[in-house]
Amino acid sequence: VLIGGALVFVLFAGTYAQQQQKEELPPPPPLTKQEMERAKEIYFDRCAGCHGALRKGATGPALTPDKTRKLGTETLKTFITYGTPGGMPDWGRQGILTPEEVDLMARYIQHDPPPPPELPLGEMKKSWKVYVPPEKRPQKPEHNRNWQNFMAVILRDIGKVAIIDGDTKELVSTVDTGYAVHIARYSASGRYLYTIGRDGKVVLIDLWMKKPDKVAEVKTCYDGRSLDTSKYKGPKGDFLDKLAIIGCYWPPSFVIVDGQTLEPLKIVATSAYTYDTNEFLREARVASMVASHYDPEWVVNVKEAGQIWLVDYSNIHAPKITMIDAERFLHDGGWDASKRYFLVAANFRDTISVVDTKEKKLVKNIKVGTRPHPGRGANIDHPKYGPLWCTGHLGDNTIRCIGTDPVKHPQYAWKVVVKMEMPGEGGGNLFIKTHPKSPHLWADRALNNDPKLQRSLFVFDKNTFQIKKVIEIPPEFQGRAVHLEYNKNGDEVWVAVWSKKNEPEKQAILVYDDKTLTLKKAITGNWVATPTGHFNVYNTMKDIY
Ligand code: DHE
Repeated sequence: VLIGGALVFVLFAGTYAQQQQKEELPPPPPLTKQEMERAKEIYFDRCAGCHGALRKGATGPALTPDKTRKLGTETLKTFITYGTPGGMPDWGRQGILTPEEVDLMARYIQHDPPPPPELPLGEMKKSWKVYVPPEKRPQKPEHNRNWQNFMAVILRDIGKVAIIDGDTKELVSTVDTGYAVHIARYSASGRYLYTIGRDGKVVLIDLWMKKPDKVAEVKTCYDGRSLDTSKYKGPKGDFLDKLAIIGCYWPPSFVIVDGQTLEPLKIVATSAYTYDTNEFLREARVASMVASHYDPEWVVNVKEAGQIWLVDYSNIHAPKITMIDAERFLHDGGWDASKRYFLVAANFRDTISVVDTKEKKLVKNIKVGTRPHPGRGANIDHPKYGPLWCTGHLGDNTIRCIGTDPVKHPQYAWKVVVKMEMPGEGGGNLFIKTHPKSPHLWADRALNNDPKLQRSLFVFDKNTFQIKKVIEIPPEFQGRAVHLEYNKNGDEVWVAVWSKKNEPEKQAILVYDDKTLTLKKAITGNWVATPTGHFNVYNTMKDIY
């Protein structure tokens, strides 16, 4: 979750050079050994994602002692309690941190960050478990369900993923995936579901089993957010379902694993020099990653360095990596409709960087609105502009679309040609989604400060770019509307009602009819707890968004 506004201004204004200056600062407030351990855990859970394990800042500002000690305990407590308009959560006000924990964290971040541990391949292997070896797995699906329309729903705070039959809306299985799964992806065939937890644990689930369950697991990082699989067919289908790549925040690296067993095969550190100031960053973390459909290649975004790495996996023990300078603080992104161009948000620079994976070069850094957050973006084929790729923003209420066809529509290519506006003050959009068969584009507003907007969905007409309907989620469900995903046919949109509290009777996954824009089904049950991202097998394996 992002941080901004006043705190960004106060903390981030200094350059890295200034950070090095030795200044007379007050000593850090005392902490007992026990408090230090507790604070380390809370920092990892709630803060490291945005501010970094070494606290040098990324999506959120730097929290190094030279800055935090100047602010002092009381000011820091105010930020932690009330958050900021730019996206820093109000941890205290929401009741996620108690007043004692707020005070503890305000004191903790005035101390030097303790060095986080390393995780060499040998250590990784100790966590590697194969529950069902490939030769004992089904040769064909053991059920008659339309498994390509399954939806994997993350039940974040209870450490599970639910697999729901998209046709019947029945719960097929819930699988223990461990702590706070962040995203799910599928193998090229769609048969295998992979999940990555915030603690770097990866779980492999076989959807062909009578009751889909985990067949392997491994922990490749202490802190991770992204993964993808090998989607290049090759002359003999050589790479299909063969490999997976895990992106780590800490240790800053990516790890290549066997796609069928998760055996860790190769680690590549991503510590790097920033593309612009040539400053060495130990903590240059891996943000989003995608797999090419046309080459044995992954696109790996090295966040703080501002580089997009194209990793050729045809020989993983001699990987060829093309390092493309782009823009700093790379975060999330996705393919254009042709799957030749990859577009990624450099969110703290209000920029979308575009790479051409065929020519292996940067196409352009394009200025968009305030703090773009596309998820994987949304692709529209428009009668006038041709193919467009769109992003929403955390820091404003716009959705902007960029032309992506330099051949038939050169006058619109690599420019923002469409700006849609969501009614209501402020940004807070996390995800947008469309489908080639749908006339609509949907957007959430999960991080807006206004509780009404947090619970609203904004539906746009893809041709006119006008808002068609604002839908408020039913009052009986508590929480924010977050993340959107179409079913395989592209005629339903699924939304999670995301509450950080585990109150199953008040939580649901809502299924909207994309034609009538009305609620078709609320999926509820005592297993529906803290749902976040949800991923349709067919759309995710084919990168349809
Ligand atoms: Fe995410 C995608 C990182 C907070 C839900 N999130 C991603 C990706 C990254 C990322 C790098 C892209 C993965 C890819 O495509 O390979 N997310 C981070 C953070 O660093 C951040 C800002 C803070 C943190 O500490 O994690 C963060 N994310 C959140 C949330 O608070 C969300 C709403 C709930 C949660 O799980 O914590 C959340 N992030 C998601 C989801 C996706 C995602 C659902 C996948 C979107 C998709 O459609 O692909």
